[in-house]
Amino acid sequence: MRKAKLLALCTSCALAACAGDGSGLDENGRPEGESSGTLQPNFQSIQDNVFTPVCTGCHAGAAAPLGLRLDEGASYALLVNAPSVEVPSLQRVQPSNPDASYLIQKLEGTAAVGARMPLNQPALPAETIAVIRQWITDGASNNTGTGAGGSGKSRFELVELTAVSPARDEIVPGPVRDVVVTSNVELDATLLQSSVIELRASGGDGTFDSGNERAVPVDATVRSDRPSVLAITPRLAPLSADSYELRISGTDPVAMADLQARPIDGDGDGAPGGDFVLRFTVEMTQ
Ligand code: HEC
Ligand SMILES: [Ca+2]
Repeated sequence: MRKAKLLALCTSCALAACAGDGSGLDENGRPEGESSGTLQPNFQSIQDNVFTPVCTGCHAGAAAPLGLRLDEGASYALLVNAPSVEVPSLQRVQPSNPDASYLIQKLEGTAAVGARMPLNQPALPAETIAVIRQWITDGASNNTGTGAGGSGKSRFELVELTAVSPARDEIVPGPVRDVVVTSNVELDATLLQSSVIELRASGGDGTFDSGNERAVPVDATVRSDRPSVLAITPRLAPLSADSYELRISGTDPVAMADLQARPIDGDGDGAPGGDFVLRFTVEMTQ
């Protein structure tokens, strides 16, 4: 009932007035085309109208500046509660606090480091920035369902993980500050322990069974929920040149699982269980 009323209100009201309750608007059954066109203070609309058309010319793929990928599927995980590289004391997006969000500072030209975004292009219109601010003020929720790229049907039957940055088998410029993995459902954060998440360096030879591998101590944190975004951060120093293997356990004794205690389908064979293994290579260019 309440939802229907809100929807009716919002189709007729001005953008800013719509923002009061961002929840429920696009979550269920709303035709996809409806949110494109006019910019709305929700993440899918900002993705479709700003990030994809304006930013991904630079901010995509392994060479994305400062590791910030703004393509669909990566952007949310790398923005919300993710520290800025230029000013590490600030989050790129700090939910409910647009002034402290580095993304806004970069768009408004008030950031302490670097240029105003989009680089070498006219600044975004003030109304556009106001809508992005509103989305942050409303809590910066994710209405895209972005997570594992699994087929629609299996999405909620299986707990799937997806590598966001670095992507699988990717060669990325270093240093790499964190490895970001998303899931299609909310994970049980109490399972984030060293027996479940392991990062190893190859020892310089790109292989992981020659006996010279090195364990890299990491901290794992949940950056955001629903679906979960995991940031796996090397404890001592960012990752420099080598090949790396991240392993998240999907098997006993302790498997990563969701809140219903369903273990991840780490190896993607369509059945619960199996380790999630992500390999990537860091190259130092300087
Ligand atoms: C022409 C290439 C280019 C385009 C287009 C571009 N950027 Fe950037 N962006 C960069 C470069 C290069 C840097 C690093 C140097 C700097 O900040 O000036 C950067 C840095 C950033 C940072 C700082 C990241 C951090 O962790 O500190 C943010 C945030 C950002 N861009 C957002 C955007 C957004 C949002 C858009 C689209 C509206 C955009 N950029 C468009 C090239 C680009
Ligand atoms: Ca080796």
